[in-house]
Amino acid sequence: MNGSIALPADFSDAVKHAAKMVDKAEYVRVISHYDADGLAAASVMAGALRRMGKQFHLSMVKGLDSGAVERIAKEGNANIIFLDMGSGQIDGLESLDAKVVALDHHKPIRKSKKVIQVNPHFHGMDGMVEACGASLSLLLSVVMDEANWDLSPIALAGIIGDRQHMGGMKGLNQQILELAVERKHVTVQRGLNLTGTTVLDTISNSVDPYFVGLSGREENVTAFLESVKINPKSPMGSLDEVYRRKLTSMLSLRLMGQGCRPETVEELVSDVHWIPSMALSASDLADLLNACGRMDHEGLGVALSMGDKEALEQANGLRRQYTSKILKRLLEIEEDGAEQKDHIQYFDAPDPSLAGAQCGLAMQYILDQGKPTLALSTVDGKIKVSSRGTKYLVSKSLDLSSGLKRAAEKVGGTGGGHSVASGATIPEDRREEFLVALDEIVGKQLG
Ligand SMILES: [Mn+2]
Repeated sequence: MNGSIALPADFSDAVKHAAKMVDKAEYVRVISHYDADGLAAASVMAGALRRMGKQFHLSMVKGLDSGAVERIAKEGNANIIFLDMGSGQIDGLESLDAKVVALDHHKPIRKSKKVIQVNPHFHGMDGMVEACGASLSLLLSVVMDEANWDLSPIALAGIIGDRQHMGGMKGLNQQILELAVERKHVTVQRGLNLTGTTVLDTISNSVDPYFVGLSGREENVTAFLESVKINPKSPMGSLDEVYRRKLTSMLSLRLMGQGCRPETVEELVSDVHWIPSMALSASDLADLLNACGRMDHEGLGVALSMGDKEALEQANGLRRQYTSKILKRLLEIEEDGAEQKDHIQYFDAPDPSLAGAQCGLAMQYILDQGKPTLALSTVDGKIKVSSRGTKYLVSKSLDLSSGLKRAAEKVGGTGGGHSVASGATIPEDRREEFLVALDEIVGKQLG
């Protein structure tokens, strides 16, 4: 007899309530977020609804502003499920003339009598680390039908895509992992946290981690591998234990040499969640979903999660394109460095859809670990700012959320987010003023 998910009574009541709505519905409208977690949540729900023989229509959106809510309202659906979003737009959801379920892990505004909210924050769980959109989608699915445990690997990809696995799975996520392993849908091994075909391809296309001097430089990788007597063309999976260890320690040394934080170097060897039915790891699936979302091919992400082989091939192609776009700018930053103020560093990111990723990777692997990093993208007379710090800097009182908010408001913009990662939008002509203000704020925080 397999175990099942244990939840506080009021949490499990909310899930049962949602399950009842789906059970009675003939047709379900599903709206989810376009990031890796949202795509995983949508794929899990699609699998569960298909198994129940329900008709459904799935759409992925970038956000849920009033315009999006109005468009949904016009469709006249009787039953709507929001995934990975909704708790922040509770007024909008209540305005819909439909039975509405919102499975969300973002901080809710308030409880609702009309909308069924399944949100860990209402039940003493931290939605930023213990549960994500995909884990809530799986939770509802397995409450509807135990057979839906076969969708658990997709949920794990969502958890990893939302970076909730960092430092070990917790809360609902951990329960899902344990029960998925028990049911043999996933196996866990410690291993080198790199994916790719050949060793050469894996290292030269690696952006996370980004190896200074190797990533994006095939000739250097070939020379590096030959120096440690590894055939560049050997498949990643075929390396025996001795060479795998050798490669791991050489790569760890390189990361230390480029000034990475110890916790970043440790990530190189981590738990690999292998999905036997798909012959790839959950972190691989998370990367593929992320690339599909960022490259505007959300449907492909869902198709590949559902086991479509052709979709997997196409998604791999998209991931290569996405990675090479990210790599291109990182290589330039490696060569030219970033612009400096006393307490922050920054660079231009021409493509705003890549700015957040480039900013985070440049911070973690290339630039000064002592200063938070900003990526600036100019779009229609405005500058979109992405910023990233490190956990270490946050432990030293860095708070980019309040920093960006205050500096942006000073120049007539808006900003906010998390202490370690935050964003802002400011008028183009007040860039310098913003940077000076933020530099001063960050200096005070870290002082
Ligand atoms: Mn999410």
